[in-house]
Amino acid sequence: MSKEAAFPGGFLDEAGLNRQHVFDLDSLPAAVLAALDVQAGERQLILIGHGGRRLWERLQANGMAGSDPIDDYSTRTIRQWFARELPDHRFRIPFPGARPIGLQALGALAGWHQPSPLMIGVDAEWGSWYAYRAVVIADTDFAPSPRHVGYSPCATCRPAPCISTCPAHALAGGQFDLAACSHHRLIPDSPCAMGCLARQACPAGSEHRYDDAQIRHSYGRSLAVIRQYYATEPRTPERQ
Ligand code: B12
Repeated sequence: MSKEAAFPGGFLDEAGLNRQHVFDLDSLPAAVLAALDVQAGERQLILIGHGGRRLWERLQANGMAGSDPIDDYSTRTIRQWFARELPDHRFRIPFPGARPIGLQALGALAGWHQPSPLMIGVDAEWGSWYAYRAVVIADTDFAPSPRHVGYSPCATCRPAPCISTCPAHALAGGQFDLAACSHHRLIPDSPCAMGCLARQACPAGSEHRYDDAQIRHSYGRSLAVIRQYYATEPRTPERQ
């Protein structure tokens, strides 16, 4: 493969894995490489994300399966993509996986991540309605993707409806208060348990807002993590 080979992203786009960025491994900062355990012959990192609703639509059409249906679908789709488009190439998928990888840091290098009061990255096109689905390390030799030139929609958003909408006032102090957010999500009949009112108030990319079932699915998962955290740690949500 030469550097001129076009990146065959159409299959991924169609599957809802519609954000892709190719990095040469030797262009990445040492701190990022340290988490990747790069092996001889590996040349590139392909960051794969989803933006908007298509991933969930395709997942529904394929059937939800496994303990983490979105991760399972993403991994399965990437394996199919390599088999179909890049059969002569070696690859591995460190994320989803056991070892932590700083996905927002990679997103910042790709130009996808703009910081927001919510701590979820936003960008002008997708708003906060995107996430990182896979990190692939491969022996490919595509032209590296140019850094996406984005801007922060938060910079000019005044008054910021996310800050005033949050019933837990978790965004009010100029720094996201995860403890206040978590506490409010855990109270009985919390309006924040299965979705984030502040995120839904954000005007950026609102046409890409996930459908209600996807929001319930994802927030149900993070709520379970928060429940588990406070069930096993000797602390209260107010003081961590
Ligand atoms: C741990 C974690 C959580 C913890 C937060 C604990 C914490 N203090 O970070 C919990 C379980 C609460 C959580 C929840 C959610 N998370 Co989360 N989470 C992660 C995870 C696995 C690691 C983040 C981390 O600690 N990195 C280590 C530090 C050293 O890395 P860092 O880049 O320097 O730190 C960044 C993050 O920590 C972030 N951050 C700090 N505090 C908080 C708090 C929250 C709530 C979030 C979301 C991020 C965040 O900001 C830092 C600077 O960019 C990442 C995936 C990853 N591997 O990166 C996803 C990630 C940050 N989460 C994500 C999402 C979408 C969510 C949820 C909205 C999911 C959902 N639908 O419920 C919720 C947020 C709702 C809420 N308020 O509870 C996305 C954000 C996508 C984006 N557009 O940026 C990520 C990148 C996962 C992904 N696959 O895309 N999350």
